[in-house]
Amino acid sequence: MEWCVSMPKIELHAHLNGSIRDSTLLELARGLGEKGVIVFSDVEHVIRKSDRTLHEVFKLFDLIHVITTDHKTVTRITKEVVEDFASENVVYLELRTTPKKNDSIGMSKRSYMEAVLEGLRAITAVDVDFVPRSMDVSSPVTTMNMDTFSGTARKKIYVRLLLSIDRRESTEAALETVKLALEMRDLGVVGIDLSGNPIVGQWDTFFPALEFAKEQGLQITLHCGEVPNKKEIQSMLGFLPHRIGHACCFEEEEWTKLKSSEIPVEICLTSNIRRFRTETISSIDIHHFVDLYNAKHPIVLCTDDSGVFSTTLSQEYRLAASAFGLGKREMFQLAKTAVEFIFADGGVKRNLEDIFFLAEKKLYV
Ligand code: 6MZ
Repeated sequence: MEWCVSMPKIELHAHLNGSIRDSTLLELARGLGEKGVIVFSDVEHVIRKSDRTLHEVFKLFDLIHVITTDHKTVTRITKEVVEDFASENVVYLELRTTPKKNDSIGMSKRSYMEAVLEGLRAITAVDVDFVPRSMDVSSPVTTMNMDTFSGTARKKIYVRLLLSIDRRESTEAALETVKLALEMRDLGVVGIDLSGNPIVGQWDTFFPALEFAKEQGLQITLHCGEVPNKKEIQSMLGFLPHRIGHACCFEEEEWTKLKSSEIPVEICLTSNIRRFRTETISSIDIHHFVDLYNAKHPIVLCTDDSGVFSTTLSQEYRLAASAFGLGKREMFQLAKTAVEFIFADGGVKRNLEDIFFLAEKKLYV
């Protein structure tokens, strides 16, 4: 585990409100309980529970949103989530979140995202690079970058943002999110995610907004095949997103299509196993990681919701190592390959390649 922590890692599938520390969530819930907004004793066991069905996961998100959705709290959780990833040597984080509107507290999707940016600016424990430099100028690899993984110098983390469209949203609301992403490109927003309860909503509702986003040059990742839905999976693969998340419920035809299109897959082992225990993936031994890994299909290990599923990215690597017999070299290679699938520009890619190059020497020499 220590080795997995020390290795530099890339996180490409992390939902902000799913990655909150339990301690923070409990503290915030207790505060709201004292104010009479919620009954703390009714929610405490919901927060503390670790084994949840799909239905329970989305009920928990509704609760989390009640607890976290004000500007100050959004700023706080953003800061903490990034600090937590940096502390386990995640050197590049693509953090996704659903911009939320709440007229009663004067929150617009834009002001929600400004609160997220405020959280990034508030971080002092580590160096955070979240605003893209000019396309041509790549920042030089400094000692800080090089020593990030060794724990001997101040850590540095690159953070880029994805705006999520929730499957409960209308076409207009989805378009509003895409327009916001376009406005915020200079502030580190690199793409769009489609997520939310997979049994809610229709592909046709989101398609116009996603197509517009793609035309405008935003990068797209879709939650795809979280539940069996052949028609939707086929439409999503036909759309050719830049990455997909999960891919749990594919059939032969969809695997063939996925492999020929070489769309990278964000794999979230703990999330898939916990949630699907009673559903499609009954144990880790039959997880599609094995088939995709053996086929050399582009994959990246991710946490999904480190708070909700009580995991870390290092823990996901350790799990892959123990379940699938990966050695250190294979794990390092897996982490390093993820650089190819990031949505940030080439300058960031080159810096990350240098970080992995130097880490490789340190970890093996
Ligand atoms: C689908 C998920 C998800 O956006 O409020 N989300 N959507 N499948 C998953 N796998 C378990 N995990 C999280 O973060 C929480 C939101 O992310 C999506 C859901 O829409 C959830 O409400 P934000 O920061």
